[in-house]
Amino acid sequence: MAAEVQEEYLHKGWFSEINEMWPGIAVSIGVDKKLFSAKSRYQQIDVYQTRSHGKMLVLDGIIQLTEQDEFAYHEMMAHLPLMAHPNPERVLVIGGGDGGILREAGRHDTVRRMDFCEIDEKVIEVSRRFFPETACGFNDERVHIHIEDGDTFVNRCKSCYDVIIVDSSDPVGPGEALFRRPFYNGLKQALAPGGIICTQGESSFLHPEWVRELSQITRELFEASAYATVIVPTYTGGHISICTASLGPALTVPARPMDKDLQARLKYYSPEVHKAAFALPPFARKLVEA
Ligand code: SPM
Repeated sequence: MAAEVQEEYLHKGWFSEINEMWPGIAVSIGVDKKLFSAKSRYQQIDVYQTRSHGKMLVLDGIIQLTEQDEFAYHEMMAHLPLMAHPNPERVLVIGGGDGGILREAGRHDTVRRMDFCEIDEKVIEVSRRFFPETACGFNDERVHIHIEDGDTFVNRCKSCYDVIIVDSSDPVGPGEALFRRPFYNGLKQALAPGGIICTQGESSFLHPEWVRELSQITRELFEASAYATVIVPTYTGGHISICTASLGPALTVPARPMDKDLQARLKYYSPEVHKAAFALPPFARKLVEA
């Protein structure tokens, strides 16, 4: 049903993200044309030329990024954990075949190696072709690509990484295992002492059950955990949460000063925004403390 409605809107020049995960609410974006459409082994991959937001990547009918606002999500997912760590050298990125997290993580001079694990090679190929300004993250010589399921990859690593970032899609389809306790156990054992994880944490408005679940898991497994929020106008609800946890000190403030040249290149993250992002309204605070 949702797919049919999506097609109907598309014919009228609108893409609508209609999905049973958020019943009764949908983001609609005016589109000029579909630039690419194919089914990979794992999911449906579509690229649209929008009227107002540049090109847009959609997986299984769900918006992953638009050229106009991807910076907000990628900057916060990368710089929150990297700035909360005093000296991040070894980074693992799981998911996010568009390369946006790698682009941002690579801006840190402390980083010596970035392992990148993505299950769907086709997403990388499509992103390199249609989103070169995001996929430029793959051109960094510190990046080592592993085409593999993140859950399996992480279980082979013991005390390897200072920072692990999980840029998953929503918890349906190939991304679902990345929202489960066994995966978080794997993340914990893959961290070096003092290490930090940062995962796509869904929305307190749309998915209170997932926010509660991830908060409970991270609170039980890690020394410190905290939930942040980032504004992303083209995600349903206009925002998404970021779940962070650490084997070391609190994550809610930067652990080191921001390099001036790096700050000058960023459009969303700053040390002030870092602190503010962890301030939650009471209803969301209740969820993460439940
Ligand atoms: N590198 C960008 C990949 C984006 N990963 C997160 C996508 C989440 C999209 N759905 C958000 C809807 C709000 N629940």
